[in-house]
Amino acid sequence: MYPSVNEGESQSEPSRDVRTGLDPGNLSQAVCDYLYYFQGRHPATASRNDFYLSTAYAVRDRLFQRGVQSLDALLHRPEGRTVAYLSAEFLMGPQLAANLVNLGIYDAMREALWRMDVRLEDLIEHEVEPGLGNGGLGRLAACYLDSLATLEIPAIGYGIRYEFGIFSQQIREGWQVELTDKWLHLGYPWELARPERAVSVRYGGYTEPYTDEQGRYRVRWIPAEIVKGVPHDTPILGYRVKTCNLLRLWRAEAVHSFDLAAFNVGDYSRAVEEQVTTETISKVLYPNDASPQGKALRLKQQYFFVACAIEDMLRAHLRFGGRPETFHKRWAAQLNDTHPAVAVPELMRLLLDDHGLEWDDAWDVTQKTFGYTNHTLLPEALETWPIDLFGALLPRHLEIVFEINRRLCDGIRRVYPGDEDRVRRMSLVEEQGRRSLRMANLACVGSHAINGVAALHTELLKSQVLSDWVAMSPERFCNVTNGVTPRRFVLASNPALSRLVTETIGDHWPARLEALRGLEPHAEDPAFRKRWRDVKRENKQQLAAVIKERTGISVDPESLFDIQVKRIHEYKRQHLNVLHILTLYRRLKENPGLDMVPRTFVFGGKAAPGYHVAKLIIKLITATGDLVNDDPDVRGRLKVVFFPNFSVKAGQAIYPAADVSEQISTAGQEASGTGNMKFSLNGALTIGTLDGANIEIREEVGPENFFLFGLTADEVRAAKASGYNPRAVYEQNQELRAVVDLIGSGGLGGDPGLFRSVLDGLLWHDPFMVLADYQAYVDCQERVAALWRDPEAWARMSILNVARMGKFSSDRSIRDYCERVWHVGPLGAPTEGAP
Ligand code: BZD
Repeated sequence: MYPSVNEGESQSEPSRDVRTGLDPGNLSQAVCDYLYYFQGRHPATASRNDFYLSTAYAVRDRLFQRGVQSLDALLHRPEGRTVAYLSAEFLMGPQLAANLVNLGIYDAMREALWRMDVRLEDLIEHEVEPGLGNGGLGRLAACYLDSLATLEIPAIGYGIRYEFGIFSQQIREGWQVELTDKWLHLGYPWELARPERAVSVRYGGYTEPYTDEQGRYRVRWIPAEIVKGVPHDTPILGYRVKTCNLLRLWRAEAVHSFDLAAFNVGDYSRAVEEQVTTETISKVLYPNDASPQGKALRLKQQYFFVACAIEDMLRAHLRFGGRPETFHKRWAAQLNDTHPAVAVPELMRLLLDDHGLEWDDAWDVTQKTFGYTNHTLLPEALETWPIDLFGALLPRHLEIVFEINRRLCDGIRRVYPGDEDRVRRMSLVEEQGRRSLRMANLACVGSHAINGVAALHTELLKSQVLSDWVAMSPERFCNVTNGVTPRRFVLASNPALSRLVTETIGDHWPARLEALRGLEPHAEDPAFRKRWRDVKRENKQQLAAVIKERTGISVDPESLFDIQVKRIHEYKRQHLNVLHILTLYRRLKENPGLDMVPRTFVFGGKAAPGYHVAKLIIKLITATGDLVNDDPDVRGRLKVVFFPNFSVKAGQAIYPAADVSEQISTAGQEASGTGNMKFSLNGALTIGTLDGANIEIREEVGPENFFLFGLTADEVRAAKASGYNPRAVYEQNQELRAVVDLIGSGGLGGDPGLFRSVLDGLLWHDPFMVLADYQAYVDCQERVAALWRDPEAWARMSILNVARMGKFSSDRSIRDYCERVWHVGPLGAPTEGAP
């Protein structure tokens, strides 16, 4: 049985009608109708995919029914803002279970399908997720959509409907191989295309001045290329509420799909040329999560969805009687990193050129409209666009950016006369090397609010990367610590834990996560601890079965599951984890009788295809598995698994089964992390550095319930400033030396040169302080092992972790955004500070 917490609406409200009712009878009728009349199938011959699609359509009907009502309420309200979340990525994850949970009909649908001899779990397993994001940033956008709807805040997510999302990862002979992600190939039932709402997007060409009827100087843009943006809408229902918002993703289409003249003269390829080149814009997601690709197509993508979104927002505003001058009173637009920062000159362009506003008025509207969220401190990740490239694609925007910059620089000179160095640093234009636009500076100047994603990250932003901006306008900065949706990451993915929690503290916690505090006293109850451990064991057994199926590796559910899943990156230090595993391995080799806690190490995550060291780290992990897994001296005490193709769906199976969560980035590097929250919410104990949101997690759960190790961000800086020498650390640490030498001597896979670039990086540069933190990490892992030997103490800590994680619901994050950035309340009502 699924927790009764999901049964809200179906129990409290009688079924309305056959078409959209929520009881099992209505639902099985609806699924059957879709099978017959939409799929053209008889239930007896229908495939699993047929059933999946029909079930999804039946659910979608019920979502859009609520969506229509939400929109209607919006159109009739006299005032208030709608939030537009502008993001190049939305990593939505599978939709079926999450929608059933939010609708409150999980059990009803299960029963409905059971009557047709179909298992709901099989359909959920069958579902393919849209991987329209790289990692944390895209998944955060998806969690925020869930919370916005749950808090009944009118919102639209605007982004790109990539035909191919993040590549699908296979592991062949231990190496990552990338395959195209064909998420649409069996049909995507959750969206509705709206071709009638298409908008035009322009590129290239030139601008020319003219004088309007009032004798005013104006500029017009004569583009060289026009592309159509077609919106595809996915309904986003809140948890146990009627509010249903939208995710509106844009697909690029040719204005003329076919050149008949070319076709008629026999030039078939030219006849479809325009279509092919245009559709390239929304073809594929760029798979880099850190270093931006300065490719023209990427800029085309960014402008494409931003232009579509702003046009859509402005059109709605004007249609319902708004004036261009009051745009910001109806819309609060959030820039999810700098990827949509071109929205700033785009809104200016529309207000100036199309609606005839004066500069100061247009600028006031623009600044009041936008907020900017920064997600990274890595200098190489800050986006810039070469001026020549930007100007060729967006000539009018470049003029506007130059004018913004002229006024910005004048302003700086007024406040800091003679400080040309400051002007150079804050300028929107980087003059060194190939002249380029600094998108973070553009996002800052165009926004009334700027935030980081965890307390430390915001502090470092303020004191380092954006310190000049803080000096100019400190009131614009705030922190909003990230959060995750407990509906997906606990209720839908960990039913066993959800049932136990609901039985213990009632069913309010998914919408009011602070209520988890009610679990605290139960940490002292041995009977409760036993049930807690039973839940974890059940989840570990399930994961063990999945691991066996995906990798062929047998793992023992009784062993400690020590898990690191996230993008592969040197700053996240998967290789530090490997050094620890090899340390344990060597100890066992030297002393096969050693009394060691049996551990299963699970890794998962994708490496950017062009990031060679990250791909080599994957090989390092799999080679470690090959060495360790079948060694008779190890006798099953160490297992190393690389879980291929980590995704939202995979995460939902993995987080509930973890005992230890690895959050071991170099302090000062991980902006926040959100996997750290998902693990801890599912009862894993964290081993982590003082980085990103780890700091706040530790504060909440209590330092005694968190395994802390490693240098602090300040210590990292100080060590680097005083000439950190990783080679000396290596020379002085015997165990470390032995492990590094094992890798370097071909002990993993036989080829001594294979991992040369990883090892040379560590020994000669080690920018991420892997060797500096090695001993502290190994020591901390000893403390983990010691605690594992006391299952009662472990369970107590695990319970306290969950009980104290309430802060990390994305509902809290969204409330913070509402209060600190958007100034909106439920139904978009203005709150204090609203413009
Ligand atoms: O954003 C991540 C950070 O690294 C995490 O610390 C943080 O928790 C999350 C959410 O705030 N950043 C990304 O995921 N970034 C990207 O995926 C990305 C994608 C394209 C281009 C640049 C970065």
